[in-house]
Amino acid sequence: MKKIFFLLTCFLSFYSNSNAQGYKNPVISGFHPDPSVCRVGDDYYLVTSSFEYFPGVPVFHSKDLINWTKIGHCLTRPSQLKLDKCAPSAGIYAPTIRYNEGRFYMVTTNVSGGGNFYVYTDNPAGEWSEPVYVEQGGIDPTLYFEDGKCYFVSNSNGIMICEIDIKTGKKLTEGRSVWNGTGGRYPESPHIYKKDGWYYLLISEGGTEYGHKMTIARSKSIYGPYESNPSNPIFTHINEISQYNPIQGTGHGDFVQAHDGSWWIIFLGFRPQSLLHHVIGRETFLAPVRWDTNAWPVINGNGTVNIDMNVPTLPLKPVKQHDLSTDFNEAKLGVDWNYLRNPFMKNYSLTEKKGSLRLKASPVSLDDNDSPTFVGRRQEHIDFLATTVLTLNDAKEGDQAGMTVFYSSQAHYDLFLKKSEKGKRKLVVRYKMGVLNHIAYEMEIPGDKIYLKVKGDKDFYSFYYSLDGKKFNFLSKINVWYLSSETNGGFTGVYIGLYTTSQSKNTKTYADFDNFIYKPENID
Ligand code: 6LW
Repeated sequence: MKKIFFLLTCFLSFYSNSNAQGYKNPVISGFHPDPSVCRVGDDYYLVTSSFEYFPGVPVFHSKDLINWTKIGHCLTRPSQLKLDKCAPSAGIYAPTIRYNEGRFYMVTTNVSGGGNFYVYTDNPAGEWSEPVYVEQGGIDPTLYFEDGKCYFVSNSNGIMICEIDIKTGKKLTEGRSVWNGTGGRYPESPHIYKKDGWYYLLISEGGTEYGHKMTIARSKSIYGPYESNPSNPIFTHINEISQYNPIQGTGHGDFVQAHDGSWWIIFLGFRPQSLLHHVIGRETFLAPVRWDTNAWPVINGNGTVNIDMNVPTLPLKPVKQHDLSTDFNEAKLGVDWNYLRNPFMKNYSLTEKKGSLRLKASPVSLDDNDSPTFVGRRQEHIDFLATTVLTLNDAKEGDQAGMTVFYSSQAHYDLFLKKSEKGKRKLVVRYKMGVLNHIAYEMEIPGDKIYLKVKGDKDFYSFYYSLDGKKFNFLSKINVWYLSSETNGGFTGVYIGLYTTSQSKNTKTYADFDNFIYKPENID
């Protein structure tokens, strides 16, 4: 028996330590843009941008670059993240994560105030430091450490490099503009790597839409002169070979050398869903890189990438995914949940009614660039079902609570229960699309408790309700594309949110949500 156990253990450890073949892109689905990655031993850490959502800058961990777990956020306190009344898609832009001498650094920009700053920690799953501000403008900052020095790079007036004191953030040298790319619009997202005595400067050009591409230059000195790779762009889906590729807008990448010596790149892209619109945001993808001695890096052979990647990978270390659903019996909301801007925490409770999320109304509505009582999670799958059950309490005329499919304060579809005239309760479906405000459905219902359901697919969101949680009735459906980045501009993706709002200032209205069930319908 002992022998069998031993052989089994040997087999399992051989199996889990041998390289594997193939994976699926994206490696992190839904609104997770501007990824940056670093390695410590055989642990990989990744961060993405978060704009007007709180907490900010999610942190992921992986052992194989393919299976990622969200382990926390870098910006968890208002002192690190001021988002007061910021516009949609403002707030936190692209972050970079780096590790140096036992410490993790995350550098980013708050475009709504403060500019460029970094935070640091010894434990990326825990709390990060207060912000250290750097007085060099531009966005997409990155750090490069070498021989006790730290260089700060951002794209203001071309790609600018200066040296900073990493303890204080103070500039030690004037910023020098070192490269402006190959002439594409928006040269941005710089990262510096040193290999074989060369400094490589990777950037993106073309903007984060369909014309996105990555270009690279190198120099023997960090301050240049940088020579552009004659084969630029090294990665893009702008050309005819990628015309029908389900992944578009690829760019904004970060190289990482794996613990087995292989090179990889993590980058963003999006999956057009309906009439070339994408709704669930820019996602995080992975591609293998061939980087021979003294040679330029070559990404996945021809500078394009696919959903199904038939390439050798690191040994796979699958992870247990977070529960996508909750009965709100936990002590605090899990890492998948976010608030809008800086939340008024007194309006949220998991303890006042056991097994319920209590949301207390305020006069701030979902249409305001402010902090409504809202909590949501990303739509991470093109096909999904989300349901909840809520009770609306102490409501006055006009007060409401429900579920929202939310792209921004300007673009969201709401399914909600509203207190109406003479104490009536109404179930409403409302579509907010810029200045258009369309009530698609309104009907009287008998009580204060209602089950709500949203179904999403490639082309439509459909809305349903139930009075008993068993039989759901269809109410209305609408095209997804009014919630896309192509329609609305901006850089985020759709959230499925729970919310409440009131007409009056001194409202006592609150809603108890007893569960939230989110189910991917097809694996996409
Ligand atoms: C980001 C820029 C970009 O700062 O989009 O795709 C901007 N790249 O680099 C916002 O995410």
